[in-house]
Amino acid sequence: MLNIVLFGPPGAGKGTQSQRLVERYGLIHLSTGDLLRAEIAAGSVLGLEAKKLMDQGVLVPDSVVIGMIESRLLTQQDARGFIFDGFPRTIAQAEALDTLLNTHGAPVRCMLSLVVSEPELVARLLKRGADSGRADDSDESVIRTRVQEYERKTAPVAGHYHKQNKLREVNGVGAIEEIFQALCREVDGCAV
Ligand code: B4P
Repeated sequence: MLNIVLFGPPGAGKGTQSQRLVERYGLIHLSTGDLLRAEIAAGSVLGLEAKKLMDQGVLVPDSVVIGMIESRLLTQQDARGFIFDGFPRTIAQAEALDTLLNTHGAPVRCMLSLVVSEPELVARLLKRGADSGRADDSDESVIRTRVQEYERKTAPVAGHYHKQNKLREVNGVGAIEEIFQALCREVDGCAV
């Protein structure tokens, strides 16, 4: 199994690049952001609670996202591998993912970290907000809260995988295709 974590701050290009990586390597895409937005669209209790937090730009509780990932892993045990997009976002989530994957004998192979400066992130998200109307992309103060949440709670997750010698940093600024090729080189390097 090829299990990859795609990592980076909000707007770094995780969703954009995940779609391409899924096609190239035949992996299943697990985006906690997408799963949460599906719960919101379905009007579930979980979705309503998550929406309040997401609209403020703060993370939803670990137990919620870990439970969502666990149930997806259980229902797709014959997968060739997974690309985890936007998960893990805290050390507790990373430890839970390691435990879940070790149970299946297929730990994370590598973490691909997209590196993008804050001004570029804010500009990208404001543009997406204007195009899509997504609530958490439309207000600059909410975007800055998301970046602060990332720096405080999520950035340390890179250290967790660095200690396991699995962290691979890739420049996330430039043409989408060039960034994709750089990511593929890293995947091919860690897949052998
Ligand atoms: P996500 O849906 O994961 O939101 P994101 O980080 O903004 O998405 P992403 O990074 O994939 O966007 P992309 O760069 O592709 O999470 C939303 C919220 O859900 C969080 O704030 C949190 O509240 C909650 N949540 C999710 N997972 C959680 C977890 N595990 N624990 C707790 N809470 C969780 O795209 C951004 C824009 O940049 C796009 O418009 C794209 O076109 C553009 N872009 C991409 N690459 C580009 C490039 N190279 N050049 C120019 N523009 C580019």
